[in-house]
Amino acid sequence: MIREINFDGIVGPSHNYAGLSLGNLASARNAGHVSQPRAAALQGIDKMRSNIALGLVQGVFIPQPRPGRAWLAELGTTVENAEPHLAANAMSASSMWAANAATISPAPDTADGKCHLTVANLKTMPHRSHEWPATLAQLRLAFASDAFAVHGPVPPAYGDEGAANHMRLTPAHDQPGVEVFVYGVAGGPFPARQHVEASKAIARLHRLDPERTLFAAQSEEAIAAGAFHNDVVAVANGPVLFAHEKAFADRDTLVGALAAKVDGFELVEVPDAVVPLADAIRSYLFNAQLVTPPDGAMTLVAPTECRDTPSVNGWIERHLASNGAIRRVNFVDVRQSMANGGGPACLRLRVACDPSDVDPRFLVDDAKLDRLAGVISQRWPDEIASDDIQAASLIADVERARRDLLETLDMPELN
Ligand code: SUG
Repeated sequence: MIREINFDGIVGPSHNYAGLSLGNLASARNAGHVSQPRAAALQGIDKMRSNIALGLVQGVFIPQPRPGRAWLAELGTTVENAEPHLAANAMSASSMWAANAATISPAPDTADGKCHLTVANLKTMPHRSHEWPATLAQLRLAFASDAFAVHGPVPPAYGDEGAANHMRLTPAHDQPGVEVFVYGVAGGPFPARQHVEASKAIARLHRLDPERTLFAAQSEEAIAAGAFHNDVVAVANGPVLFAHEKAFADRDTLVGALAAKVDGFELVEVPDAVVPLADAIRSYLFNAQLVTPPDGAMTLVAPTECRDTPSVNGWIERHLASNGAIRRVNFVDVRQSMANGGGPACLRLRVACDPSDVDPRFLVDDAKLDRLAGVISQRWPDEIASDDIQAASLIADVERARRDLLETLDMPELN
């Protein structure tokens, strides 16, 4: 049976605040702050636990080898000798944001009846551009069954940032969906990270029905306000699109096409006059996980920052009282990730498939999360200050922490 599985990136032991992502306001605001990798990873584990308690199927992705020694070698250097900015790019734990790992087209949408996955090239940001080889290795392991087709990255001429710029609307997971690819053209002072040619290539490679595939541009205003990915201002679940009024360049055309193509389509739109773009981006209201648990009550798994932002909290309370599409809101504390611009939705990759087709080592229950929390508590650094990023002792700790995690999960292939 097809179910939606949320694969969360486990926050890696090198999690730090290096201010690497131009256009990501939280990353810039927190540049140089001391990070707390252990607390960050445990916050992620707690989010997974609360989603399991809702009755959702939960998976994990493993932190990448850091420092990225292979990437530094391609640049003719080593972590010991690299200039500080290169070392920071090699030490980033950014693969935690699994929404950027790949784009997924579930089997009911594709001509060959396979679930297609294309690893994202993430070429716009140096620290993210070297994620894809390790991500691809992991996808090939987790989704090795014939039920899947795993693709390499689209050529780097065209930036692709994965599922963060992709939405699927469908009356039910096992029915054909309408896939929406959202791309950027311009972003004021900031780069547009998703190129339309990458989106179109993925739609072709995934053998999608052109009648059920839409392409929509992000609004320049949204990117310039800090929506470096579409999932900062919009999220879809089932037949529902939850979006800020200013998310798209041509909102009317997109909404009209969805209304025509998706049975039971429902738009939950938040006007700028009620929640200004700046509040939406600071609180990450739309970077929530919008999910349908087995009890059928559509649930928004939102960061605690939403509760602390008066305009956003007010909107949530009124929506719940009005019996709107969203029936429940669960607040989760992922502050360590939020401080680098990654909310609950950034931390997960959704794959709708039969869970029995996935390598079971990538699926987790409470008992396995207990074991993961044990390794994290024992091995993840308590704090990382930006000056320490090249310290030999930190590097040894980070590499050992990952080795112990792989041993706990019995994944020697990823060593
Ligand atoms: O790519 N932050 C990530 C956040 C990714 C959020 N993902 C989604 N919206 N789906 C990024 O900008 C900051 C790293 C630093 O500055 O140290 C960073 O990479």
